[in-house]
Amino acid sequence: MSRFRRRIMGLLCLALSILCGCSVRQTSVEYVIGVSLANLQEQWRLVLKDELEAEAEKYDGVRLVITDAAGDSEKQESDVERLMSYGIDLLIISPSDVEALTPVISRTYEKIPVIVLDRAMEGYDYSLFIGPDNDLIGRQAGKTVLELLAEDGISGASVLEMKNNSFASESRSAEFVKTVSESGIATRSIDLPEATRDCAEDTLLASPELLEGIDVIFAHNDYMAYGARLALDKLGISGIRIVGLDGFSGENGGLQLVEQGAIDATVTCPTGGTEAIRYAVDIMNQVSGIPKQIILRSHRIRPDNVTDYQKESRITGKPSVIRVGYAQIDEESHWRAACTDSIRQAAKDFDIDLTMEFTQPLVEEQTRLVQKFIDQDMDVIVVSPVVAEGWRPVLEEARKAGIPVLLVDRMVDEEEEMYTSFIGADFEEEGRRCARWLLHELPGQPIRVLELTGTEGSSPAQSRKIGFEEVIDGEPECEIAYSACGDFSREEGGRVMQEYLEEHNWDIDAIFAHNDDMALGTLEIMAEQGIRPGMDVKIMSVDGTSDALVALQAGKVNCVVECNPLLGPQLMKAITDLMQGKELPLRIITDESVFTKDTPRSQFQNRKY
Ligand code: GYE
Repeated sequence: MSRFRRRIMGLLCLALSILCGCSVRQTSVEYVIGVSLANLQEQWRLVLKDELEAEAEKYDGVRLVITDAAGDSEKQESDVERLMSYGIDLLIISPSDVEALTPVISRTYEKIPVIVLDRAMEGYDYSLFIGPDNDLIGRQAGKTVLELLAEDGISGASVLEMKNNSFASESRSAEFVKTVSESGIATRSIDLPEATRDCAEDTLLASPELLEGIDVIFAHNDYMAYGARLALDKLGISGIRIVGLDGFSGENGGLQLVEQGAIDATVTCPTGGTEAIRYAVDIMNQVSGIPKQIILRSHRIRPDNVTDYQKESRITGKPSVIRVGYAQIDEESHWRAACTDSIRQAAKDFDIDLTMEFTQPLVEEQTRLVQKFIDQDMDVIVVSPVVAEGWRPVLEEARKAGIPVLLVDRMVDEEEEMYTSFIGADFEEEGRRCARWLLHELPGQPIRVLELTGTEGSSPAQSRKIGFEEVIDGEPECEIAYSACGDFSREEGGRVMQEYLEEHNWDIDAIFAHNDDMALGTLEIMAEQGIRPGMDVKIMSVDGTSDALVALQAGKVNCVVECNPLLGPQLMKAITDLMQGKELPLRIITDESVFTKDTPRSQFQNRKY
């Protein structure tokens, strides 16, 4: 249904209502959002539906059309097609079986924006993914069980894990078992046919032997955890700790169960419903800078923090002007210059008082600068960490001072509780994209790769290497024959190439450079030796800077994987949201493209860096 017809329909409804003397809110419908839910049996889904409807209510011109697939993938596929036939403007889908639903999601994404919730799909044929980090949730549950056992002074304990064989449950379980087994804890896992309170209670009452030798029950949602509590009470068994998942508010929600002592702990698993509507409206209003993935934060809830967790605003007393201290790395690349400019411009646009200072690429210097920002009592501190290690002490100081720390561009190797949010790229995927292109470009032949790595110990260098090797590991003919650090700089990239040529006869088929500048630094040096870059040797790099795209269009570079440096708007929006008391996602992952000789010329225009 076109927007014009919807408006007419809205006016007809309005006229009819006035004739009937009904009071009515102006019903001009701007956007119709189709919502395809996997089922409405699981409590988690009911909470998701409530969140979607409650947030949509805040936007006059937004209407939802919700379908329930009742756990049937074929029905969900036909639900999506039916929603499309209604002429919806955007689809929000929480897939029942993400593999089975991928084709219809991809087809729909060709026509309208699609937001995928809860279960990430292979590939990137969607506008935005919003969901929790299921591996992290498993680790958090495991850590909580270990804490409880330590409090009880129990070693060599056993855990009864009550799962429901769902997609999320499997990844959470794997990380849970890995976490507790490292401390010698044995886990007995059972899959319940239904992830409900009654099913959990009936299962334990029917088979009390499941509880023999058990010190902790870990249930994959709070309803099953509550059922376990009821069963233990009926069996007259005490002394067994219970940990759940989801952490919802309300009657018999995990938060209430922890408050009442019915269960000992839970881990929150946010549904993303509120965020989905907010981003859906931004997408339909064509707001720029929409990320590709929003990974929601999950919290470990115990009796000593359950009350604080439920307090609405995490930041009290929003300052009139937000003071931000930013510890940036000295400019080592064109990418860094574009990132810095983006941050500065966005601070002006958002009217944020930004103090950006630069340091040598040394973690000691950066942490000293962060400590200075703490001493200056900044409202928010932002860091582009030069390397991943060495951050815990100063992050502890910031936490003691009650100052949120946001990571932009690069990640630190610390637990997720040590920082407020990460805004940047999926570096492993960038490495995978380079390798996938190479294997597609040179299929079935021996490939010797020269790798130019970025700053040693930095998260982009570490993760791009991991992603690249993950893909080529399955290809015995493809190997990294030589790897050396070019420190993300053009000059150093050229030096590495110079040294290689001095020490070896040329025997390289492809160059994998962790950034454009290092790749560009090799071109002239190879050309001087009669090696034609882009022809005699395939060149892949990451960033998507203008110089690299010029070289690509000249055929001297073959594949440029984008790593978007224009992080300013997302950062300043996140800071604004944070200071208004909203909880930030754990990770905000940017949307990125891949450029090759086949990329339409239009995609090279109007680039901002
Ligand atoms: O790829 C490189 C810069 O941290 C993602 O650092 C950033 C990397 C980028 O020097 O050009």
